Amino acid sequence: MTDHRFQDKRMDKRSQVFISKKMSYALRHNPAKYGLTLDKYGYVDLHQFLAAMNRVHHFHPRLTEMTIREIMHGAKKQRFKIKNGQICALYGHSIPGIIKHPEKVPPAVLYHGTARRFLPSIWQKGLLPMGRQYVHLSADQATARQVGQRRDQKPAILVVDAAAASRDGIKFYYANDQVWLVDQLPAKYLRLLSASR
Ligand code: HQG
Repeated sequence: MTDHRFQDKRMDKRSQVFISKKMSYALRHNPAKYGLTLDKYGYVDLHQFLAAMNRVHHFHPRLTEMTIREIMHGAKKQRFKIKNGQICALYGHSIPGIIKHPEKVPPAVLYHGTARRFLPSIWQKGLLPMGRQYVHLSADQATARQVGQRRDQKPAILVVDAAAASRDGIKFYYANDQVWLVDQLPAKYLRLLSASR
């Protein structure tokens, strides 16, 4: 019986993913739909956020800070941050009005996982933010592979010479230990690690 009750209290993975996607949508792409305005760092008051999420999605049981913390704790990726009673998405924004991230000296090498079909354009134009505010880079190859696999079973992994780019004045922004951001990145700082393994 104890086991049963314990299971009932735990949210299933599908609900966690569902809520997490709605949170990403609100905090990265469309806060206005929720009547929310993000500050320049992407933060919004947590209570306002919870009220807005519950108003729009009618979550049962109601979404609470505890649930959000549970989702954040259980996720492989650190997508959100709660600080001083506020919440933000750490990366991924597409809203107009650029979100500021802390500028930081990057590790010497970063990675970018992408679809093989994008390579000709990337070699020509470099990495561009496309639909988002920034280009997203990964701290390690495994993460880059996972990112690329969203679009290609055998993704291309690009090695980014972050040391050289940084020396040349390109600014790097820190999102979390796995995700770094840049405004864009010329192809001369990129080389292919593997295209079709
Ligand atoms: C590609 C997920 C053609 C770029 C992930 C990428 C990440 C170009 C796509 C985060 C190009 C943009 C972001 C060019 C770049 N020509 N294609 N010149 N420059 N591209 O989704 O990095 O699970 O905006 O290679 O894990 O894939 O949502 O960026 O394939 O951390 O938390 O254009 O989103 O995190 O795609 O992914 P995206 P991304 P979450």
